[in-house]
Amino acid sequence: MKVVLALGSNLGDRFDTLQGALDSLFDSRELEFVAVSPVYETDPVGGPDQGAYLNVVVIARSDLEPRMLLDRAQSVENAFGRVRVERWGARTLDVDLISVGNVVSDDPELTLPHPRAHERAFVLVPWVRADPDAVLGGRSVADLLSGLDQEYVRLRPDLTLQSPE
Ligand code: A4P
Ligand code: MG
Repeated sequence: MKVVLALGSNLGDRFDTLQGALDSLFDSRELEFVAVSPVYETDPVGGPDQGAYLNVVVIARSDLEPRMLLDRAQSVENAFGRVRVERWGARTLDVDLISVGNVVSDDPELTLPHPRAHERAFVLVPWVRADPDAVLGGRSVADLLSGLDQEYVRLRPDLTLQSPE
């Protein structure tokens, strides 16, 4: 099945975190790397006052059950996702499962496709760069994007992730 993951970081060395997360996502044979998008710098959407994110989308192939994919995503988050900043352990890495084949699930523990992806240019802009034919919920991602503000999603041509080995 085709698996789409969205990675975001807004704390610490954001680029290093994304590269480390990408490498460790593919350090077993259970996920096969297909593509990674360019890196985008994006203003934060929602939540408290916080710094800008770097966001990328990763395309993979896997036969793992969706729950196992979420486990992998969360273990990568845990490995890279927290640094101690003042009193709070702030999140440096967020790994979301955007879609897994055609699986549809409204389980709050794992909702597929991701319930907010369709309205998030910080997901859809990189996704369509990684996969120009991407489809979400029966609509092309390019089409979904045409109705969204994309100005806050800025390409960082100076930052390019290495494909995992
Ligand atoms: N969960 C359910 N479905 C999924 C899914 N498809 N993928 C559950 C991943 N997780 C899923 O997630 C909370 C719970 O969601 C998990 O336990 C899982 O079982 P979390 O990652 O622990 O919490 P969170 O990410 O802080 O909360 P939330 O509401 O998921 O936030 P989002 O939606 O991930 O948004 N702005 C910019 N520019 N760029 C960003 O990357 N990211 C966020 C986080 C907000 N604003 C942003 C960005
Ligand atoms: Mg999340």
